[in-house]
Amino acid sequence: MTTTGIAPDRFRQQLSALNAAPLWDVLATLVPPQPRSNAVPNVWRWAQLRPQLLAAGELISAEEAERRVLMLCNPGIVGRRQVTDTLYAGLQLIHPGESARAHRHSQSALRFVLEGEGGFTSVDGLRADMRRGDFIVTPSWKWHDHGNDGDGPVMWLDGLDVPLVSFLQAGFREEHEAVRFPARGSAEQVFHRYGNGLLPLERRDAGSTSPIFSYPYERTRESLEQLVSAGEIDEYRGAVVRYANPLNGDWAMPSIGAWMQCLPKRWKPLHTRSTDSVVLTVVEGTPTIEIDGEVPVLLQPNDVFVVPGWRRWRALAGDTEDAVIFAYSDRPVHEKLGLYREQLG
Ligand code: 1HN
Repeated sequence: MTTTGIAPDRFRQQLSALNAAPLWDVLATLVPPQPRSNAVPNVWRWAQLRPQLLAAGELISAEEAERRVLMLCNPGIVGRRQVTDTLYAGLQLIHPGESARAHRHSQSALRFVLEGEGGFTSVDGLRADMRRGDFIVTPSWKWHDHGNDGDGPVMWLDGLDVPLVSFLQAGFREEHEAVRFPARGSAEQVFHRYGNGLLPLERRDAGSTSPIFSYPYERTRESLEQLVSAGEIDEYRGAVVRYANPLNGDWAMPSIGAWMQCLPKRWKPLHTRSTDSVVLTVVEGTPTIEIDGEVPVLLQPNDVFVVPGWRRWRALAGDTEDAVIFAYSDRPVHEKLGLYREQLG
C-alpha cells in the first residue's frame, strides 16, 4: 500500500487503461548507460550465398521479382529484414538481357559490385557501367533501373537506409511507366562536371547526395595504392579513403557513409569502437575481423560481415597479402544528430 492507499498493481492497471505508464520501471533500459545494439556480429559467406542467389535466378526472373535480391538478415533482430538496427543489406542478381524496372523511392541506396561484366544501373537515365569493386549511389527519389548487356550473371551488394526511413515513417515509392527510364547520358559525363577537382562555376545544385554517383574501383584502388606507397597509413584503418560529395566534402550519401580500406599484410592496426554500425565486404585478400568477446573470423572475398555499434574491433590482413575492404555505416546520421562517438585504441 502507498500513502494514497493504491496497490502498485492496481495503479499500473489504471495507468495502462489510460495509455500511460510509470517511467521509473523502465528508465534504465530506456536510457541505457551505453549503446546496446540489437544486431549481433555475423558473417554471410559468399561461397554459401552465391549458389542460392543463382538458384533464385532459376526460380524467378528479375522482371517478375522487380528486384531479385536475397536480404541479409541479422540473427539478433526480430523481423529479420535488416542487417543492423538502421541499415539494410541484400545480394542482387541480374542475368543477361534482364531488366530490373525503373522505380524511385525516398530510401537511399548504394550498390557495391561483387561479380560479373556488362551490368549497368541508370540513375535518372544516366548510365553507370558496373565492374567489380565499383561503388554506385542511387540517391533518394531518383529514378533507377538495372540491366545486363554482358553474357554472364552480374551480382552486387545493395545497401539501403530502409530501417531508418521506416522508423521515421518517411518512405514513398513510385513505379515508372516505362521499364527503363529514357537514356540521357552516362556517369562519366557527371564525373567530368563534378570530379577531377573541378566544379561548375555557378552553384545551382542543391540536394544532400553527391552528384557523382559512380566511383569506379580502378580510381579508388589507385588512391589506396598511392597512400600505401607513401606510408600514409592510419593506425586504426590502414590506408583509407571515404566516398565524398564534391559539393560539400560530406559523405556521398546523407544517411550512409562508405569507405574503402587497404590493410597492408602483416600490419597490426589498433582497435576502435564507435557508435555507428558497420557492414563490410572483402574486395581483395583474406582479412580477419577481431571483435572483443568473439571468436576471430577469417573472411574470404565477397563475404559480408556486420560489426554492431559500440563493439571494440579491428580488421587485419594476413601474412601473405594485403587486404582491401569496402564498408558502409550509418555514421553520417550519428554525426548530423551530434551523437557520433568513438574510442580509439
Ligand atoms: C531497391 O529499390 C533495390 O533498386 C534493391 O535495386 C534493394 C531493398 C529494399 C527496397 C528497395 C534496387 C531494395 C530496394
